[in-house]
Amino acid sequence: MIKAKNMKKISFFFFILFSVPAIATLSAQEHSSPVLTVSGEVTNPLELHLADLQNMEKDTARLLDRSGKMHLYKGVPVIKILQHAGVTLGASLRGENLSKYLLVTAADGYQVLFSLAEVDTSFINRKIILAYEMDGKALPLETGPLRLVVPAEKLPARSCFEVVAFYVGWGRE
Ligand SMILES: Nc1nc2c(c(=O)[nH]1)N[C@H]1C(S)=C(S)[C@@H](COP(=O)(O)O)O[C@H]1N2
Ligand SMILES: [Mo]
Repeated sequence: MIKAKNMKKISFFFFILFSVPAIATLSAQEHSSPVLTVSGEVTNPLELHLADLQNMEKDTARLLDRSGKMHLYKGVPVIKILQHAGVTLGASLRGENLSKYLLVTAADGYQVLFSLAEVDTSFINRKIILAYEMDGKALPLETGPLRLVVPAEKLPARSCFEVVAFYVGWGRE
């Protein structure tokens, strides 16, 4: 028989064993810096953590690497992130809004540019995703945690690694 006194010790031990890592995980999430900021011509600027992106709508896209090898990526459709930020898309993407653009910035300073019409699925027929997984695993440290995957281009040059920011600009003077 386990004595009541020992029972208390045992339950305290299990309390510590399970609650400390849980609390540590929670605070790591709260205090960690966001992985993606979305700013510029948006009604709702965003600072997203990896978990926020993983909880959004998912899609997959295939992309050949420089050596001709095919990879399967999983992530969030870029259009969903822009919709969440309140960007003029769909029926609102007309007239003067057609000179708006998405500037994507990476941690190494690399930048790539798209007109909004190029990423809006009411204009184009391909799915551009912000990937957090390649071939079933988190992206490698050097290229992660986020990579833009732009299918249906002759080169993977706009498929920007280590994405940190989306900026929506407006081309008018
Ligand atoms: N952040 C970042 N992304 C980048 C680059 C870069 O220099 N920095 N190079 C681009 C170029 S020119 C190519 S060809 C592809 C290579 O992707 P791969 O390793 O899947 O072949 O990454 C693109 N993404
Ligand atoms: Mo390239």
